[in-house]
Amino acid sequence: MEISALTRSVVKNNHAVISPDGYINSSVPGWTNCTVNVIINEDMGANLCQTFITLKQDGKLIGKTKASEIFFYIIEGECAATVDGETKTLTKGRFVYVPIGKEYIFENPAEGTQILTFHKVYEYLEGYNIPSVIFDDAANIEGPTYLGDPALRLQVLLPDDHSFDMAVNIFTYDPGGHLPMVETHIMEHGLMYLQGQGVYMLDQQWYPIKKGDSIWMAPYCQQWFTAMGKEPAVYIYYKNVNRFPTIV
Ligand code: UGY
Ligand code: MN
Repeated sequence: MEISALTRSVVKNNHAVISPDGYINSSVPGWTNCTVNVIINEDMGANLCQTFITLKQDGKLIGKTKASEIFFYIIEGECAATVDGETKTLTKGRFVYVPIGKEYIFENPAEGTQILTFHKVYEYLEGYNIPSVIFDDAANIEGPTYLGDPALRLQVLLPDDHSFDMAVNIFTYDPGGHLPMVETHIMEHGLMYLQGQGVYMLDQQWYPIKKGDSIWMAPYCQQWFTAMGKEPAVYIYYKNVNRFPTIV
């Protein structure tokens, strides 16, 4: 018997696991005829925002980035996206990086189109230009093995260039594949599972995780994952990168 008083979701000081069973919709100005779930934001103690949007047939996202850049990734479905005057059709696995100060419109979606967003306040770097708009498709991006382990593949979706202060990667683990060590690092993560299942260790606590779940990991939250089941486990994740580690 299912009981509504139970959930796999947890929210702690340095990490959170958010499963869809606890979603409550937000209303976001300019984003209409859609449901929006704000999964991670600064009220949690995070330095990023992660949202999950489900569009109705007449759904539209209209806005202009201000201090924050936004990465939009199509999890399911299809829509048209116009950013800084350029229009493309986005289907599952396609994405667009919207730098600061650019207008965007997402419209004409297939009913039920799902979009994941990562937002970060952009940090300028002297001597570097603000990045341009990027439209691309994860299917076009190679996934070399990670640290020499053929059970692990990493796709890096944004250019590896110091004008960017955020990375978005897709990590694929074959069943039984696992991170080669417990990671302990300054970078923060937000992520969502696109496929499969496994067990995540966060701050020495163990969580069963599956497709549709999201995780927030604060800087220095210790992390390790192993994939289970019959299909690869796949997650898309955010990471802050390429900036000086201290203001001192
Ligand atoms: O890029 C990373 O830090 C990545 N290996 N971390 C993670 O998947 N938890
Ligand atoms: Mn990590």
